[in-house]
Order: sequence, then structure tokens, then C-alpha cells
Amino acid sequence: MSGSEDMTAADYQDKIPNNVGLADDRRLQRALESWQPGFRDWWAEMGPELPTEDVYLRTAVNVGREGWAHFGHVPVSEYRWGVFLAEPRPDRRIAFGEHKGEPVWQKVPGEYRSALQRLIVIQGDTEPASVEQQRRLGHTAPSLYDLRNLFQVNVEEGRHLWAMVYLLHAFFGREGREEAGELLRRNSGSEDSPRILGAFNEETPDWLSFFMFTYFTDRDGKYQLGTLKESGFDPLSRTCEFMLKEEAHHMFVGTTGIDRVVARTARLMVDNDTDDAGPHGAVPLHVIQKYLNFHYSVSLDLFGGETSTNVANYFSAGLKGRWQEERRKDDHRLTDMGAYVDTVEDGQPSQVEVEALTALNTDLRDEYVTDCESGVKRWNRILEEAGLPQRLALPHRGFNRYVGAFSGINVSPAGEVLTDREWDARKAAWLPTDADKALVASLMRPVYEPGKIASWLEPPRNGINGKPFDYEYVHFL
Ligand code: BYC
Repeated sequence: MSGSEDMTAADYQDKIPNNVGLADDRRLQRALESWQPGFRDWWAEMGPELPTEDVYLRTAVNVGREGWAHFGHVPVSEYRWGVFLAEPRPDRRIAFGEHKGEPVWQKVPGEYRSALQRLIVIQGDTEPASVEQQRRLGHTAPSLYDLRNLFQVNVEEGRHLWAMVYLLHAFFGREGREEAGELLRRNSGSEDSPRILGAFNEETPDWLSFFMFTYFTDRDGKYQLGTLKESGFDPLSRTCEFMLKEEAHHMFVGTTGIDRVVARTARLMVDNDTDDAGPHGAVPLHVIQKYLNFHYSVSLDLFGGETSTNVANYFSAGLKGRWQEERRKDDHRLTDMGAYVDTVEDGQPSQVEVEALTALNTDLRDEYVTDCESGVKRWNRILEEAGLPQRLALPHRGFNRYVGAFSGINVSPAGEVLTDREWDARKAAWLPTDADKALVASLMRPVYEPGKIASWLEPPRNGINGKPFDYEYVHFL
């Protein structure tokens, strides 16, 4: 099945499709095969709830140009989750930190074992968490096209879990195997064993949340994977490089999903000459803004504190680089450099200069914020082209934050510092209220007829893989 340009042989006939030579490593093969039934049980219990016969899905069968995007109708429970790493780069060298210039590692260096394991576990924990958060959405899909995209995102998050579990099993011995088991035991929102990072314990109860999640939270994934792709631990780097290819579709689902919601709202505002598209079957613009405020702020928390010794150590050790490390024009060691980070001084947002090494969470968050601004620009263009004066905006970085410098103060979207009382009195104007959520929920009626779409969003410009919008992307039992 693999394209002729694929350098790495993929074994797709194996119980676990892979391009890592599993058949030649019986111990690893057995370990992964013994993890597989637990994964299948988890998928059956915590994966997509809506029963379907089959779904038009993209499956990775290898990493080459032809191999990684194979399309066809498959029963979701029979999806073939495989282990795929990007092609090795011959003579790849560590690009940053104390080991800059040394050959990359094919095995885990003893002194970095626990730090690497921690990074892989945190990354791995987010993947099944998002599947859990989205498991009920199929019941209210606005079209077959959207339903198909949901399942695509879900199966790929499942594959990303496999990617991290492969690393844990292959390189971290018994502890790695135990951690791989824990990834299936923790659950999103669980009281006793929640997922590790905050945003992954929030609910994704409706499709507006799903689009916001795939825009803002998956985008954190893009940036974190981008830094792990730089890792001196080559198997992690190659794993993340391949995951990023799949991640692009998740970004697309979020970006175009919000485009389509904004476009529909704008159209109904214009057609009905009103500021409130709610009574006309769309999401009111101010509710879109509140959802945006929420998802952006919880996603900013995912980058950790403004300063972090963890991140300084990861960088110096060569484990986690910066976004586009190799394109940066500096010494890639950062030992004598400074950087400005957000802080709170006398109760007010301010900036302080710190050692650049400890500021790397901020460095990555800055890249992320710039990327998010481009989304807001494109949604505002839709409003502008509709002839509307209203605009969406990213809230201030200090708004609704629970991690880092701003966690101790209340900040309005405009950046004003508020007392607890003022915050309590005004937050309903900025974050989704129960009434907003109920309104959005009331719009979430499933539309499963090919070519039809719910009232609250526009159809996509194009279908998937050249198929039309009215293609039967999903068959029901
Ligand atoms: N919630 O020193 P700090 C994705 C903890 S998303 C709860 O600033 P550090 C995806 C932190 O662990 C990408 N706890 O932390 C998207 C630390 O704990 P300890 C996922 C938090 O290490 C959608 C303490 O607070 N990948 O792929 O510099 C769908 C002090 O913080 C949170 C990664 O994140 C939080 N939000 O930075 C599917 C990459 N934030 O040490 C998938 C791997 C911080 O005191 N992770 N804490 O026990 C990392 O690189 C880093 O661990 C973090 C945190 C950036 C997350």
C-alpha cells in the first residue's frame, strides 16, 4: 500500500500497522499487543457514542506522500490505529541547548529519563482526553460532513495516543508501561483521576465549543508538538513531526468551523436587520465572543507559568526546543540572554525582564497568540464583508487565567483589573452563562441527511478529498 517514495517500510498487515519494524522486536510487539485490548475497551466505553455503520475516514498507512492519507469508508471501531514516525533525517544533530551540535539520541539518555517521560505522559494524556470530551457530539452533528470531521479528529487523537504509548513502551521500560496504562485510566472531568491539564477536564458539550476547542486548544497542541519536534530525542521528534501533519486537519476544522458560524450569524443579522441573530436560528455574535473568550483563556493556561525552571531545563537538556528553533537567529543556547514576560506589580499587569531560558513558556505563548490573532482577523473580515460594524476580539491575556502571573487577579477582556466583587458582577457579560449555553444547546439538532445542514452555520466551501458536500460521508446502521 505504501507509495514508492516511502523510504521506511510500513507493515500494514500487522496487528498494529507500523513503520517502526515491530515484527522484528517481539518484546515490544507483545507489550503493545497487550496494551491494545485495553485501548479498544477504552474506545468502546469513552470514544464516540453515536452508532454508525461506517465513516469516510483518512487512515495513515505510511508516512510518505501517498501513504499517510488513505481515504475510504470504514467502521469506526475497526479503524486501524498504527504507529508511524516521520522519515529519519540522516546525520540530524541537536539544534539547541547544552548538547547543540551533537548527534541526536536514538535512546533515552539516563539523566533525562524522567523529564522526557513526563513530557511524553503530559502530551499523551491530552489525546484521549479530547476524545472523551467530544464523545457525545455525534448526537447533534449539524451535517454529515461535520460528523465525519468529528470522527476523523477523534480517530487521529486515538492514533496520537498510540504514538505516545509506543514511545513509553519502547524506551521507558516498566515505568513506561505503567504510565501507558494510566493514560487509559485517567478520564476527562473525573473527580478521582482527572486528566493532567486544566482545559482537558472542561466539557465540550456543543459544536460551537467543538469548533472553538479545535481552533484554540488543538492549536496549543500544534505549538507544543512543534517544540517536541525539535527534541534531541529523535524518536520523539519523528513521532511529533508526523503527528503535526494530521494536526493540520484539526486546525482546519476549527478555523473553517468558526468561519461558517460567523458567516451564518452575519448573514442573518443583515437579512433581518438586527443585532441579535438568536431568534433567527443562529448563534448571537456576543455569544460567539463569549465562547471565544473562554476557549482562548483556558488554552493560554496550557502553556504553563510565564517563567518556568522546568522549561529552562528541558531546553538546556535538548529535550524541548522553541517553535521553529532552527530558523531562529541566535546562539540557540540562550545562556546570556534576557526576555520580557508578563507579571503583576502592585496589583497591575506589567512586564519584567528575566533570563531568556526561564521565559520559554512565554516565548511559545507569544507565538500562539500571534497565530490566534490571525483567526480573529479572518472572522472580522467576514463581518466586514457582510457590511457589519461589529468585530470579534481576543481578550486581554490576563482575562480568566488560572495558571501563571495573572492567576491571582481579575482582569476584564479590555485589561482592566477588577475586585472580586466587580468580577462576579460583570463576568456574565464575558463568559458563557447557563442561558447562553442553553441557547446554543437549543440550536444543536442533528442533521444527518446528505447535503442538508443545521440553521446556525453555513455549509463548507468544499467537501473532503474532492467529494461534494452532499456526499454520504457517514452510513448509519
Ligand atoms: N493545568 O513550571 P510550570 C494537545 C503545572 S495540547 C494543570 O509553568 P511547565 C492537544 C505544571 O505541570 C498540548 N497544571 O509548568 C490539543 C507544573 O507542575 P509541577 C499538550 C498545569 O512544566 C487538543 C506546575 O503547574 N502537550 O496536544 O513549564 C486535542 C508549574 O507550572 C497547567 C504539552 O503540553 C495546566 N494548564 O509547563 C488533543 C507538551 N500548566 O511540576 C491534543 C508537554 C502547568 O509543579 N508539556 N501546570 O508538578 C509541557 O511542555 C509542560 O508540562 C507544560 C507546563 C507546557 C504543560
